[in-house]
Amino acid sequence: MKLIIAIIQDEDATEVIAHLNDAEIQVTRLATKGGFLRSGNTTLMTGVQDDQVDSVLKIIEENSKSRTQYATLPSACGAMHGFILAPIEVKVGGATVFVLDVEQFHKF
Ligand code: 2BA
Repeated sequence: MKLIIAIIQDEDATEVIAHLNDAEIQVTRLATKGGFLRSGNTTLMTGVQDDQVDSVLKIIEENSKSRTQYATLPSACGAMHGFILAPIEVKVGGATVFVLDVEQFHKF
């Protein structure tokens, strides 16, 4: 069994989850925040059998878009008193995905 953790953009979450549900794959949605942009994103957790991993990855890949966002650097990195910081362009996504081995799985 594997645990798939996927960080996607909020805008894609509804579509990704709908497709996972259509494929009868259970998923937990967490409201998360990226450490760099400090804006909201969505983390999905899904526990699946080994032979389901490829189809889950395909659903995530097909429904997660890459987008350009603009951000000013966080103050700890770039604030210089008296200077106006220009927004930087950052390409975000589609999805950042981790696939982990599951040692045990219980439902009580
Ligand atoms: P954030 O940390 O808010 O990062 C948003 C985007 O900013 C990243 O997009 C990347 O293009 C850029 N970025 C991140 N850190 C950077 C840095 N130190 N210098 C320059 N640019 C940087 P993605 O790579 O698509 O990542 C989207 C979100 O996925 C991230 O949001 C974070 O929440 C998560 N993520 C990405 N890689 C991760 C990893 N190795 N471990 C844990 N979470 C990760």
